[in-house]
Amino acid sequence: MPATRILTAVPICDGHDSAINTINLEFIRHGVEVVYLGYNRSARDIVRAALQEDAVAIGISTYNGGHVEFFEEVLDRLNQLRLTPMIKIFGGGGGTITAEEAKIMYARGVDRIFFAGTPLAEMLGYLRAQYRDVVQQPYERLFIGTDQYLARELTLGERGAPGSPEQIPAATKPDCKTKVIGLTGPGGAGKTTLIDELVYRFLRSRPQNQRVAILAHDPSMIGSGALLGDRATMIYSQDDRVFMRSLATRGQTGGLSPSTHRCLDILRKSELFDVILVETVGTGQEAIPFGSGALGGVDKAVLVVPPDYGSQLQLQKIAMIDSADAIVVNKSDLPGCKTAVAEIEYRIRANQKGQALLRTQANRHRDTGVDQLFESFLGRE
Ligand code: B12
Repeated sequence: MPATRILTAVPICDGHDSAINTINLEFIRHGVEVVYLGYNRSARDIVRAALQEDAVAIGISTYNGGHVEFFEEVLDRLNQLRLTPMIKIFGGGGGTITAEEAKIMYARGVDRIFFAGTPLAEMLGYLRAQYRDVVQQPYERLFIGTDQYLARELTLGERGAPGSPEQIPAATKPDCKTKVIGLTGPGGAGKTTLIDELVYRFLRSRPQNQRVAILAHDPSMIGSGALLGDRATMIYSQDDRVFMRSLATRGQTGGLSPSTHRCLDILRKSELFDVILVETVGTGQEAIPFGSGALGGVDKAVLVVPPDYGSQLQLQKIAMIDSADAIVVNKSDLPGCKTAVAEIEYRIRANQKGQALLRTQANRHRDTGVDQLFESFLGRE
């Protein structure tokens, strides 16, 4: 049974996210993959994300008023993109949505509004009954070249469905112009923010007809749910030149998902992207997620570490230090950065592989270290 994927969000000018955080957790605990877009999100951003993530339903949690109009705008946008009735819409907002308003919303196409006092089990039961068995078929060839078509191909690829490309290492083909950069490192190193800043530089410096794709991983066990939350942090993923897809690891250790290579292959073959950025889950000392070089499906592999990786002895154990093309010490404003850079420099010197060593502070704009990383790997077309 394929995992049910939904997308949840809180509308624009609304910061009430505690309800949706609780509901997300309940869904995840019961096997649902939840792509969480965060709060203060426009109807456009929500629909765009649901399309790219190929979610079967959108769950909206709203408290600050304007819900009748907001849900209507989401529905209008889904209609315009011919995504109704495939993508369903449901939600709640405690006592701020009245029964009369809910009736109007139902008449316009909203599936279900949950009022204050509804037990979590009832919402879960509804989701399972309504959305779990939705069968997502390939789109007609008419849609080829659209993000919608690509999103469905990725869904089928993730399921390993007949007709989708075999699981093959997506080694760089000589004629393939798409550059694939893999970023890995321990949880909390700042990979997501760093990727967001790289995407910003891509959008600013590359020609308008060039696009970038992001394949972002989050952890999950076999058969369990997952919180796919990288979209909430990646601000520039809302740009139309960016295609982002979140993948759960579905029990695979080492940073990637069992279908990463297949999905990467689909993204490459779509010929829609000049650059693909792959973000692993937070990895441990033993992980070498991209194998070595092109064999692992990426052109360049970047290891991102925070300055506080522990002692020099801990550093010796990080396997990826030997295979990365670049090592980035992020959060360079933290104490210990100078020592970390010196220790890593010493460590990689013996490798004699010409590995780059950079220090970045991705949580500020215009960081020169991020500029350098971008120029090194993505600066030239
Ligand atoms: C907690 C809370 C806050 C917290 C928010 C913390 C956070 N990070 O979320 C804080 C204190 C920060 C806050 C701030 C504000 N709040 Co406030 N807040 C609330 C409060 C007390 C509870 C909302 C809540 O989380 N409920 C818990 C959820 C789990 O239960 P529920 O609401 O009953 O929802 C049920 C279902 O609807 C369903 N559900 C909900 N969402 C979804 C989504 C999906 C997909 C599904 C399936 C189901 C579902 O789940 C629940 C199951 O029983 C409500 C009052 C109230 N009692 O509802 C006011 C309330 C929502 N806040 C209000 C206001 C005005 C504000 C502020 C503007 C106040 C101010 N002047 O600063 C700010 C705005 C903040 C912002 N940036 O948007 C008003 C809104 C009034 C309106 N719309 O007309 C309310 C109604 C209080 C009031 N009576 O005046 N708030």
